[in-house]
Amino acid sequence: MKILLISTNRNTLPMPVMPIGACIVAHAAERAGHTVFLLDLMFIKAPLARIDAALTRWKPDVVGLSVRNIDNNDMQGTVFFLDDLQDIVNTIRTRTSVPTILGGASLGVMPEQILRLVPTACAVVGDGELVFPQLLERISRHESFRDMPGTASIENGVFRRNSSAASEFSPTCPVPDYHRWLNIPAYLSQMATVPIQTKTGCQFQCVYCTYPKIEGSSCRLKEPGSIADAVVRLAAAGLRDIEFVDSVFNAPREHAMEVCTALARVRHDARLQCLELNPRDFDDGLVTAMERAGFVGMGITLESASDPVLQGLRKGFTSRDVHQAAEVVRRHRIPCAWIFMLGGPGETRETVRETLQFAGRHIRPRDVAFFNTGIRIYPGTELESIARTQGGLSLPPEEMLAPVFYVSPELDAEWLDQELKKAMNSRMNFINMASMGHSLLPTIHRISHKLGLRPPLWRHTGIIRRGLRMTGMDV
Ligand code: B12
Repeated sequence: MKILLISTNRNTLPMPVMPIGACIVAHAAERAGHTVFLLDLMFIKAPLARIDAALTRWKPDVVGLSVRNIDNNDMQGTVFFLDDLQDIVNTIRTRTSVPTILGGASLGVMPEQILRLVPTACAVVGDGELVFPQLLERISRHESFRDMPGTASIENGVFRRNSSAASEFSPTCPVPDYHRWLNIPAYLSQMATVPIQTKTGCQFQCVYCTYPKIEGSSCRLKEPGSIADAVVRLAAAGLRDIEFVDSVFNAPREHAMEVCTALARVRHDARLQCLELNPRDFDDGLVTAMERAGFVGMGITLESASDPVLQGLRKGFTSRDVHQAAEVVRRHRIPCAWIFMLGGPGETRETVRETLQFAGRHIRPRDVAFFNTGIRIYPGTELESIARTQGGLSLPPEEMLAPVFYVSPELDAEWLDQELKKAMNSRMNFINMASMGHSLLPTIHRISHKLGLRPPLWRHTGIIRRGLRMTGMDV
């Protein structure tokens, strides 16, 4: 069959991200014998016209839509992305009535709500590389596919979700042929990193998080040797700035160590990074292994440095782990981004001050501290129940597609914002969501790339903020 696969993400902030999932699924469909055309909308000026043209010229038997983002998770400057999805599906429907299959991280988060927005489509919930070819097989045989494991759909107004098949899992790390599917120069010119996964799944139980819903709550590990091979191949193809997009890179720690050891054994000129490290299984041995493996940047996701909040978020680590992680970082050279989320359950003025104080005292000035304020509430998470119990949420789950946010009732959002701004005014290495969503960021990325800088750009946060402030900007 002829498959038109559309990657719908057009969000270039904080930088464009290469649609790894769409590429993996495209490759899987092709291996199953289909002819695949991947249309990546990221840099396309008139996406609907382009889709229309592709449908006319290509006449696909099936259209697949990869849908990554629902919104930008930003309480102050909220952007909702799914209006575009409705326009895309309407455009497809005016041209063709072939099956339209949705997939991507957003479907793991809120399958029912998204399908109600575009009820003529069917969805694959979770990994697509096995289910999508099976679905195509059924479609090619004109068999019904509404009962297929791993899919969901709306029938006569009723949402139906078929639990996932005990999916076979390939331990080999996939290496999408990015050059073939994507406009790589456009991505690289905006400081995009090349995504790769060492595992899927997340065993943590953070109250707000959707990762277990998207990837499952047990870790399925890729074989370290195959990860090293993937890095070698990507780097040889000129894709040197590689980012591990695991839910948490160092969980389980032994696997992260094995991956680093395998990477240190092979010759590669890749520059590796990962933004999601847990401070609990973080020690000198791990960082040394990461340095030897070729890491040039890492991020530690703390959310808070205060125990009542860490407990409220069920992070599974304590402020002691947080302080120890800071000591470890100080003994090494890899640039580090520290990621915080203020306003969670248990947050008070005092706990906010404790976290800001930690960041001010223990984060090296050349590293960066990123602060998000307010937490996106997703249906089905423990945070949803907490918000309802505390009286801060009355919307039914079906109305939570447009984002709703949690802020601890013991705190007012305005005070939080002001406190953070004060801290940012005295520390040039502190940034917030507004910095990540700044409209100048794509231009800054392009200029930085032309100047020969390489990701991660956050290493230069202090210089960039100072420069912009000298021109009178309040950043
Ligand atoms: C790593 C990551 C990042 C990195 C990306 C680095 C990089 N170089 O790629 C960074 C930090 C930059 C980032 C940024 C953002 N992210 Co992010 N990110 C992730 C994370 C942890 C992993 C994504 C990933 O690559 N997975 C691996 C690939 C292989 O999986 P996949 O794409 O889902 O594809 C599989 C399936 O979905 C399916 N599939 C995919 N497409 C299709 C298509 C069809 C037809 C089918 C059948 C199946 C299918 O099959 C694929 C293979 O199994 C997810 C959470 C998660 N665990 O998924 C959040 C996540 C995707 N991010 C999210 C968000 C919100 C953002 C930001 C908007 C945050 C912000 N304000 O800055 C930005 C947006 C960036 C952009 N330009 O779009 C949300 C999106 C949902 C939502 N709430 O809107 C997620 C789900 C986290 C969350 N909050 O729940 N992110």
